[in-house]
Amino acid sequence: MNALIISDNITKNTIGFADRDLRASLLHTCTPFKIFVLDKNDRGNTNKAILCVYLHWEEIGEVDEDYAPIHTYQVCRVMEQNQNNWLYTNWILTEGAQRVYIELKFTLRDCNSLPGGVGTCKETFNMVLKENRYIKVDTIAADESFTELDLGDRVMKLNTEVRDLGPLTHKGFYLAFQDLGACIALVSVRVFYKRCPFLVKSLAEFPDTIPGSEASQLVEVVGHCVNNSLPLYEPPRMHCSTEGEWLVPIGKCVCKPGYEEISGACQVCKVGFYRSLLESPGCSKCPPHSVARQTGATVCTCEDGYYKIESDPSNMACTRPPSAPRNAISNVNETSVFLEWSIPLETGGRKDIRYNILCRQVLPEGRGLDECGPNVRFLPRRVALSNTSVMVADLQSHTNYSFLLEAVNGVSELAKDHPKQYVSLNVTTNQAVSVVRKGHTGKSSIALSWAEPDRPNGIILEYEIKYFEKEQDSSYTIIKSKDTEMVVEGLKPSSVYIFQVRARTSAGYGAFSRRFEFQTSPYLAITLALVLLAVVAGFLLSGRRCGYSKAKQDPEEEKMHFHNVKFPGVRTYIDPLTYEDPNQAVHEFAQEIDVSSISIERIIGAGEFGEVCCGPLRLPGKREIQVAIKTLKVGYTEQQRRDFLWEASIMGQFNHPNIIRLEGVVTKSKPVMIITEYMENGSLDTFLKKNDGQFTVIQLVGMLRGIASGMRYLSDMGYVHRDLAARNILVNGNLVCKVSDFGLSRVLEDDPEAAYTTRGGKIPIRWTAPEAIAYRKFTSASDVWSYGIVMWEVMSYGERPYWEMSNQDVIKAVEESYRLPGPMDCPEALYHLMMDCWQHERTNRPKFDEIVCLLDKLIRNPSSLKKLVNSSHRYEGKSGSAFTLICIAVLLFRTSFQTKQQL
Ligand code: ACK
Repeated sequence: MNALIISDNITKNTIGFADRDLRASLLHTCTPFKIFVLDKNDRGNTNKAILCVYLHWEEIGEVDEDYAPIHTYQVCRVMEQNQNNWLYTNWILTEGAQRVYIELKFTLRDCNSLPGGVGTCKETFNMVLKENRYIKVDTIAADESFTELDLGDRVMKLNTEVRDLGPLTHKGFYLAFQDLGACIALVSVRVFYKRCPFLVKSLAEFPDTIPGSEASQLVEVVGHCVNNSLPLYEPPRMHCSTEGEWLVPIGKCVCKPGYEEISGACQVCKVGFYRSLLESPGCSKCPPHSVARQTGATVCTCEDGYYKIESDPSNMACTRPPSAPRNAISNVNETSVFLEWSIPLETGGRKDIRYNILCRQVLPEGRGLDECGPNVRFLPRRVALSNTSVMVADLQSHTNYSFLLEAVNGVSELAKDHPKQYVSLNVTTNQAVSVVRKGHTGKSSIALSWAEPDRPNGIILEYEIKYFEKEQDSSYTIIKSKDTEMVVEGLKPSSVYIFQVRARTSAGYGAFSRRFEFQTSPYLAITLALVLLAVVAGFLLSGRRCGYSKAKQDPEEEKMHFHNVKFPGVRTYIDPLTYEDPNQAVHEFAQEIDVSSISIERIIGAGEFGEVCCGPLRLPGKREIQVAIKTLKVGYTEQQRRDFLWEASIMGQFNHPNIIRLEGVVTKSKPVMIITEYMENGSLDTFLKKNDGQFTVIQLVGMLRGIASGMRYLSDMGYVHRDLAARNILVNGNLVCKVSDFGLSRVLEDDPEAAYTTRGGKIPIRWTAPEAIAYRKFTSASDVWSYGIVMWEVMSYGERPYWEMSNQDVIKAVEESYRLPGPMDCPEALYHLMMDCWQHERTNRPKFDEIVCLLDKLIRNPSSLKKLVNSSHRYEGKSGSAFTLICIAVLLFRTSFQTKQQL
């Protein structure tokens, strides 16, 4: 107990005299005849709590029930009138306590048990306090009084009473017990006060503290931090309650840096260890390449040749600058150079590697090197590149350049003695003819035309046209032309030829253009036979839903892709805008579902119009299925309701395993809902990021095949998606990918990736074909471009296309023929397909049926995916119709087959 006993049991230790003051005060009130020193208190100080026995109180030695000797003060003058018998203590020091407790143990005789006249008998006595004057503390009664019988049986019937006194204002006080005619034996008087004892808590010492005088008062005590410790944030504090308990700790002390807490004290860190932060728990071993040579280290110092920057955490190893980049290669495209390299062998132990490019022009006739001027552009920039590639544009044609590639990291600046390590690349630019166009095609001739190179190095003297039959490149023919067009004759009918053109100036020949594939016309008989076959197949397999209008075809597309000819009867998408009443459109294509068939179980995301939830759908007579529920939040406008249901009017027209299936709509009750099949794995971009590197190439190609198949269906229906991106593809539990997010301009308004273009309207720049950005030419061919970006997203497991480049830089770079490099470990065949999707000339891009056809071929023949994209192929363009012919037969068959299935 946190109580300090001032005086304890009445014991007959020493006989002495009351101190002078007391005696003086007693002399005229009583004549003491016995004075006792009471117990020592528990701190060893003798406290002269002495009882002065006066007038009829007697000091009597007795034994208790167990025959142990006890010492009592007794008075028992119950038979006489007018009793007033006093028993005094001497001066009791409070030791600063403002509230003290008195515990009395006594026995008291039951007046009724006294024989004879008990007229004056009392069963109480008074306790009196004297500081500067007498104050009656209380009248003390017995809980249990004893009788004659108890005396005979030697039963003590001891009473214990505790009273507290306070607030006390003096250094000490007297106690007195006044008997007015009772029969009392006072067995013990204990005087004590409570205190909060000395305490060490959280490395802070709190001194022995005396509580306040008021009940429920808390005394705030500020602790003192133990050696080698400091207050953390604020000085530690505790509160001492009147009950002598420490309460409400606030703040704490922690060991100083260089020390750690062990068994409630701060011990110095050993050599080789350090502690830098007040918050860190203990001393830690110095991180690699650093040392602490003395005890009590607050930081470790770096070994020679190793460094640290301020922002490096103290537990990070000391690091050094990286070595030079490796495997640097260049790919010249006319006056642009694509530089690519691998990360350095030695990263210096840091992750913040950046690359700087130094560009120098080699002056003719050995006149040395000159820094490239400000006109040369670097995409995304020249210094502090985080990726291992850069596009350098606007170089001079037919000029030698020397590029120095340097890798730096956070400590490169500090490592002044560390020699800079570069890798150098020498490059010669050229200026080639960029596009070769096909004019009139005969069965043995093809008319070609091309544009003059932009910045030829001098006047163009002539052009060379190189051509050969496809896959027969061991022998080729070169013909010359002074003009930018010519008719190549003497070709075989119905054969594919490769053409390349280059210009000659007085400085010599430029580089050949990339390869262009063109086909000569078939003999009339073959043409007729094919057309007949197509028409017959179309008529034979035409469907019942021939009431739908035929999708409008780009005339160019029709001309270039024979297999894409639409057969009558292929179902076509109907723009809901053609309906005057949007509600009619919704109910034409979407089933109304009673809200009681749906239970919403949980929220899976947030859409533009409200929450997306999931739960079971139980339609009468059908098995229960899990569905996704898009809700329209309350307080919508009529326009928002129309826009929201717009998507359902579109989705409801589709029926394909790779298009998200609409189950129905709830429009008759609120909230309005769109119910679709549930896709367990959510959107493709998040799914890929979550599962980085987890799938086989075949699984990835399978996903891409699914998306392409869904897109083929949409383009066959004449529907242009405009916002095809991995975030708008959903993945189910079997990894089946389905195209989602339909609607016209609305889709783009919702897409956080969509940005306003200079021509107005929102466009997801990174996913959109240049012609759609430039003049809003959205076609299935622009969807193909987006599909190429989706391929790139998939093969790089959800990487952001063009990384952190700004939208403006992306537009510029794409216009300048920059294309995303092949993702890591991407099969070459897939990268070629991406590059085809990104042909600037939209008619050169493959069609979705060609894409599906190619992907099927790759899946059937997985060894074709073994060859991974290699840096030298990463930036090569390729003619769009490279695999057109391979697929023609298959496509004709598929178109017929699909049409038949739709019947
Ligand atoms: O990436 P997520 O999990 O997949 O988060 C978004 C969120 O709702 C907002 O669009 C998810 N989501 C949308 N439609 C479906 C669906 N049919 N099945 C499963 N999740 C869906 C999407």
